[in-house]
Amino acid sequence: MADDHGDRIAQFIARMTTALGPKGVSTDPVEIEPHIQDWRGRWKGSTPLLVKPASTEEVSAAMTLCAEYGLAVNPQGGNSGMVNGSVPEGEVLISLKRMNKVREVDVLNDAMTLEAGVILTKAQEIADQHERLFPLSLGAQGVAMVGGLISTNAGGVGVLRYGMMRDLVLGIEAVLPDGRVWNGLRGLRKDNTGYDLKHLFIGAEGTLGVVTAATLKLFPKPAVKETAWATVASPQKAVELLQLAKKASGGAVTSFEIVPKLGLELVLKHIPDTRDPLPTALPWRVLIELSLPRIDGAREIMEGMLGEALESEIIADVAICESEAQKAMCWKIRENIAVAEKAHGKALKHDVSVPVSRVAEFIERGTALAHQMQPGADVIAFGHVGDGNIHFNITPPAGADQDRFVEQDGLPMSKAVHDLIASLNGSISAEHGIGRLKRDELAWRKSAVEMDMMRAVKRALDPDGRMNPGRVL
Ligand code: FAD
Ligand code: 2HG
Ligand code: ZN
Repeated sequence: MADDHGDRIAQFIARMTTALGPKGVSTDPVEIEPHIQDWRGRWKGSTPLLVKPASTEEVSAAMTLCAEYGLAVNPQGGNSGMVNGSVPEGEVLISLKRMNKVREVDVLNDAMTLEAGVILTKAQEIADQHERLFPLSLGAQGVAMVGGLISTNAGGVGVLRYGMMRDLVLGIEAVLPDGRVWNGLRGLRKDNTGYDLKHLFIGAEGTLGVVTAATLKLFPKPAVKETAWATVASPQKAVELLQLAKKASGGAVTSFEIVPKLGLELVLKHIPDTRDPLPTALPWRVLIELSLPRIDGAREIMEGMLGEALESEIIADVAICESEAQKAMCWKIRENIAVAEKAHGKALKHDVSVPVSRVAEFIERGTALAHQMQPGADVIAFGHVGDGNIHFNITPPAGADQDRFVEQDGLPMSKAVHDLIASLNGSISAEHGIGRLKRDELAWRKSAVEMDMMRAVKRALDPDGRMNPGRVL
């Protein structure tokens, strides 16, 4: 029996090699290694075969073969996902990394069509070369790929002004579990011809098919970005500052991120060449970015808003960035909190959202709850206040067994944090998705009706349940 299975897999690999050529497959453990563990080193998996198609036709051929052999499939982009969705557990691993072509840039339509393996920084560069902006921006942008960003409906630091990945996608091309290609690459802003199927694939985390290309929206490049780093006494003050900044800038706030003292300290400790832009004993900092269409008057808008904030004691102190280097330092600190936290150790991570009006209440009550349930634990609450999305991460008390904490001892605390989120009408996954990490919890937190609808969609597109089994549903 075992030999039969082994023979079948060997035959499958041989046929895949014939279909895609030697460059399109790998069983080399050294090459496979980085693909079968997650970014934070929490999960490790396995795969019988790494498949590396270079075109949609090759993805289709690979998926057709997987269907014929009844094999499960795990699509992978940059493998920077945070919810244990991109690490295979015995599935055939389809990496999109060789599908990295620019298919079209339609400047007059403010749109570009990229293959799924294009890395986010590359997508931003392509837009820039055409005097346009592709506004998605996040810490993993040097590795995360278009297909992964779409499949997780990624967020990041520009959502306040430009929306999530879902808001940036005009069209999608995807290969279905049976190998058929759906070409939905329409560059249209208006298209009411029935169900808008692209939205099923956005945020589906690879459970419905493989995204192979997408047509993405482009925006005008702002003439100037004004960046400031303010110190505030509490998250409530940060939310008040957000309201003031939105009003005073006429909606020009593109980023509004909160940084806690401990997050900053970890960055200064673990990330080379970083320094505190504005040393203070206060517990919170806010990074604000305004994007404006004209240089004239831009600084005055930022100064006027911050002057009012100082006067009304919303902020304690502020530094407006005077140079690109100063802006880069503020962003380096913000974008490295996750990296520094990783260097610090294991953490229970909660990627949660609440209405912006309740962010301060959540941080205050969540922190008290964590300290009460686990004395000595540290809370690192940071991120996208402007979207109501807080990364509420908890590290174990000094000396605790870190693995035991994240796998076992800390779980009642996680449940309590998510209960609090539910009571505030929030979400237990704001931008990272469900993966395997939150799959069981999703099933009991969502209503039966909502789960039924999701399962019906899954059955319709993937009747054999071979796409990313065990993730999301
Ligand atoms: P992967 O990790 O490879 O895959 C993610 C999921 O999508 C998996 O379920 C996978 O199976 C599926 N998938 C991948 N490609 C395809 C495809 N072509 N077709 C179908 N399914 C596919 N996320 C945010 O939203 N905001 C942030 O600010 C943010 N910051 C981060 C900072 C750091 C330092 C790190 C490490 C991660 C961060 N993330 C953030 C999480 C991560 O970068 C995003 O989830 C990103 O969208 C994942 O893209 P990827 O290409 O790495 O996808
Ligand atoms: C960020 O905003 C990322 O920096 C990572 O979404 C969040 O590590 C985290 O918890
Ligand atoms: Zn984030």
